[in-house]
Amino acid sequence: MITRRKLFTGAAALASVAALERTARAAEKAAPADPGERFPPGESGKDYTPVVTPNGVALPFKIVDGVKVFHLIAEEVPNHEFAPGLLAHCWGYNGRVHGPTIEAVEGDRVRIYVTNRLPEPTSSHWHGILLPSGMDGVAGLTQKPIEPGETFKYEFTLRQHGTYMYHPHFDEMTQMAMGMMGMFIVHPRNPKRRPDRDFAYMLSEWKIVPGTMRPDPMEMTEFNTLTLNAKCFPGTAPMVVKKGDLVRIRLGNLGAMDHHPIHLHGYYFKVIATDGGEIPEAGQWPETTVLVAVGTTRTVEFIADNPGDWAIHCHMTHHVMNQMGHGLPNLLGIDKSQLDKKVKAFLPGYMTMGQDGMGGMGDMGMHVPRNSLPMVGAPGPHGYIDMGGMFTILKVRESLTSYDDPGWYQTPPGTQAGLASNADLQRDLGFIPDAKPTATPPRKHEH
Ligand SMILES: [Cu+2]
Repeated sequence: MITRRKLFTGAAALASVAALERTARAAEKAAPADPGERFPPGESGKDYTPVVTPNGVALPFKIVDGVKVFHLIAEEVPNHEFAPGLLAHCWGYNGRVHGPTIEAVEGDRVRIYVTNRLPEPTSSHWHGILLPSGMDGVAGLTQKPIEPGETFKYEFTLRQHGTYMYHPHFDEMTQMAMGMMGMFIVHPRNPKRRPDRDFAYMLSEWKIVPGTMRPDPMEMTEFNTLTLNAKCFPGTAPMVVKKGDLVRIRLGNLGAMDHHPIHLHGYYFKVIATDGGEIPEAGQWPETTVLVAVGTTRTVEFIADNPGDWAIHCHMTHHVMNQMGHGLPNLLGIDKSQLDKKVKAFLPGYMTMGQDGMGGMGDMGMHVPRNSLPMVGAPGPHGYIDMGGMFTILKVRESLTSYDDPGWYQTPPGTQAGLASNADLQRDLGFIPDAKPTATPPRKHEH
């Protein structure tokens, strides 16, 4: 924080760091709510490496008398595409779901206009940002709601840096279930280090009943569309990085009910910050999965020293499925051949599913209801990628001429899992295993 750093340099003669900390904290408490220590507007490229919002954009701004001026327009966004085959009429900002990423620099004075084109009032809350109470955006508590057709003005000086978010604080249940949210990134004024690649993701969840075109805001448990930046795999763009890049990934969660353990393959990372600020180095333990609870952000960093195509996804297995129904009977291990024969007599093409597991179901080209993608994944370099929802790919390459999608990774010789040869099996196991599928005998009716 700028105020604290200034105090540090000013009071360097003081004996202990602890005393300094105490002084700084006391001074911060006594300081006015908005100390307004303004700096000239931070410049992209010079003061910071711009954040990449995969499948998203940054919110443009202009500078008026040294103030960064942004404009958000809350409105319906028709036909938002979650992945090819799944569209919905959502609510968002500036024609996008979710809203564009707001990006600024510590010490910037920002003025944010919010125009309401929704059929009901709204407001804008700046999650995690330290600001005067009247700018906090809680309808009824700190401001009047923004009525349809009105434009409100928010203005404050950013006196911290980190990963924050914005969302309405009026009828949140509906407005956030419809997609109204975005990331708010504040870069440090004097960074200790700068990432080569800096990505931002908003995690959220939706209930879109197959065949319908509007998310259902009443849903509390059965979310069926789990998204990264409002896209589900295969609609999610990959993250492309060069070998050796310092990679930062910012994750925010404004879903309704679910926490998401986001897991990265091929690497470990360190959690360097939350929406409360930076974590001191001594507290940054290594992880491969970071739990991003509802209403929090987590920022992780690692050096991309391991080339390849690496999955990054929520580790909740039902969060990497698209529109999976959850009220189905468990058919694993059931012999359904007699049933299929009977049903096929009056429903040609009928097939009971799930008795041998559900892998590959998305690849069967089944007839599905209009506007739905149950179980759909995508073709990969080695077959079908049986994933959906909160899943994307980190693509790390030895050399790149641009950060456009470089295609699939070519595995170097000797580094590819594949079918074992009989010679290998004989040499190492001493025999060739019987690989016939084992099946438990069909269950008998118990009553
Ligand atoms: Cu999840």
